[in-house]
Amino acid sequence: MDKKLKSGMVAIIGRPNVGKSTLLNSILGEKVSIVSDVPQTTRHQIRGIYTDERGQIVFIDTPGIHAGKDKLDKYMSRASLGSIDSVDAVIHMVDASEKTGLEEQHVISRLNKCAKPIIVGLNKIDITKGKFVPEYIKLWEDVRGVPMQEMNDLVLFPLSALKGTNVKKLIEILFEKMPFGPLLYPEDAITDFPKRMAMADLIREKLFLLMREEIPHSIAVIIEGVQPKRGKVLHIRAAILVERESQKEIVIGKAGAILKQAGTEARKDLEELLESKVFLELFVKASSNWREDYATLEDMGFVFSDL
Ligand SMILES: Nc1nc2c(ncn2[C@@H]2O[C@H](COP(=O)(O)OP(=O)(O)OP(=O)(O)O)[C@@H](O)[C@H]2O)c(=O)[nH]1
Ligand SMILES: [Mg+2]
Repeated sequence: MDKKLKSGMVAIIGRPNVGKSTLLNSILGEKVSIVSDVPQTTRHQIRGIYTDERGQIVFIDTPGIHAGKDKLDKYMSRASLGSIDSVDAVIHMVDASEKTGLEEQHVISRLNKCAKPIIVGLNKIDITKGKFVPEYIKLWEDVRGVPMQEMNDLVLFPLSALKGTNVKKLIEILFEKMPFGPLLYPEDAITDFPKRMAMADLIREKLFLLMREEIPHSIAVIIEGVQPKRGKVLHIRAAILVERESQKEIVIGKAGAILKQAGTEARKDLEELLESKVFLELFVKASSNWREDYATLEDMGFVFSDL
């Protein structure tokens, strides 16, 4: 093996909707993490694996850090911040077209104690040319009491994850910070996200995109079964969970329009993911407190053993 290979792990953290998953997809040149303009789109930690002749970087895309109160919110914030301890560098993504908030203060005070290389990804510079960058600098200067130029462990990095601006340069900087070591995953691996969860997430993405702000937070998707159906067509049965009976009709839409369109769009993506023809059966169930129910959350792939 080439002794000069580098390999390591990088966590991408930050508040909801700043572009963490978009960045991961842009780095990999493939969609491994779902993206929407609704905050709290990502619910699981997803590893995306980047390999080239320099070595391998395993990126961990995390759920947005959010100060919500139910079990799912707490689980997600804890898991995201917890990922800092097991990585070689952290990308703190912020939306430089928006003002700073409590979430950034919270993340920065945690990062300040972690003694790891930190890259502040000043994202969405394509919109307002990073109008609020000085505010993000000030947050760090306030926490440390020294000017930014004296913070050697910190790189401020303007980005557009959506347009791909500076993404190559970001990978270059990260490789500089990675330790020497063998590849952690096979050379051609892209993600470790289990297929079943990826399938459920693709369906959830279509629903988010179609319904916008109507009720997405109270939606979950569970794959209840995958069976070959006559010949090579996979029959996928997926349940869409909502919290109240009254929300069922919003998901179904007028004359079934939303469910039908989500199904058609999800089927196309599923066929690509699974490299097979797919028959997708979607149905909607009301389950009053799935966000608090361990059994349901575990069915969805959340692991609660450390709680
Ligand atoms: N203009 C612009 N929009 C972006 C950029 N990066 C991401 N977006 C958009 O911002 C929205 C949120 O992107 P996501 O990648 O889902 O954000 P996230 O940080 O993963 O969000 P959560 O998973 O909810 O924590 C989507 O509509 C993206 O298209 C960017 O560089 N420029
Ligand atoms: Mg995300």
